[in-house]
Amino acid sequence: MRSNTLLSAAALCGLSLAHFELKYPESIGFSDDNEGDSPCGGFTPDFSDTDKIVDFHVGGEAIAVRSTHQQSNWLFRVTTDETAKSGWEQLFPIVQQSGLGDFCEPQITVNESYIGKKGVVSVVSSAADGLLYQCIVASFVKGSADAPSECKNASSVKASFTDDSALSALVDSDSSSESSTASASATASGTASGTASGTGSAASSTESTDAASALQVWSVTGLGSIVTVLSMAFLGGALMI
Ligand SMILES: *[C@@H]1O[C@H](CO)[C@@H](O)[C@H](O)[C@H]1NC(C)=O
Ligand SMILES: *[C@@H]1O[C@H](CO)[C@@H](O)[C@H](O)[C@H]1NC(C)=O
Ligand SMILES: [Cu+2]
Repeated sequence: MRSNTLLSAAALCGLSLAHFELKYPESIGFSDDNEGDSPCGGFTPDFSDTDKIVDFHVGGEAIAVRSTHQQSNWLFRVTTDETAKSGWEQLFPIVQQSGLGDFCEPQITVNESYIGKKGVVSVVSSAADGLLYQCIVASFVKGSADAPSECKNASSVKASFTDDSALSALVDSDSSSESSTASASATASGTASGTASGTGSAASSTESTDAASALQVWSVTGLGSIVTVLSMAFLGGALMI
């Protein structure tokens, strides 16, 4: 199984391209080779390096990524554990990106109880070659921030909420109320053109049920690359080379 995983990783990762890059906020470090290392892709959060600490607005901050996988499920999570080893809370429903390239959620919110604290915001990708990690060292501040120019969606990218047991296992189970609140308050749609200004409580959830049921293949199996590759081939169709 291991060698199969590596093979399909090589096949799907576009060779010299990164698995995924965190474009915004600034990551504490990126190493293509070590991106699979939990919890921060081979880097250690360093709160003594104040230049690396990012102000993260709890009322809404953009998280922008660039994926080189045909499909990736994204988990955004937070902890005040400065070692990034425990206490993870989910920040947003698990969202699935289909299509290569830029993807950005412009208004990720954090519980106001974090204001004045420091912690780690983490982005985890679940894709054909397993879980990949990037971390942000954050100082949580009041208010919301306008999304920067790095916050954009590639035109071919589609997104919808999904389930991913490998990602759900990376947050504390007692944060389920938090994540269901997030599901109810976030707006997603089956397409990248969907509205999602992250307006907290008022928005309605418009998950694409078609996408969701098609993706049962992915989420229920959770097995490994072979099944994943098959379901990707099925879903990606002509997009696959
Ligand atoms: C925010 O955090 C407080 C304190 O931990 C908790 O009581 C509250 O339920 C949280 N709010 C949400 C929306 O999760
Ligand atoms: C990108 O697509 C997602 C999912 O449809 C959406 O929530 C988000 O607002 C989009 N980002 C931008 C910058 O338009
Ligand atoms: Cu990869």
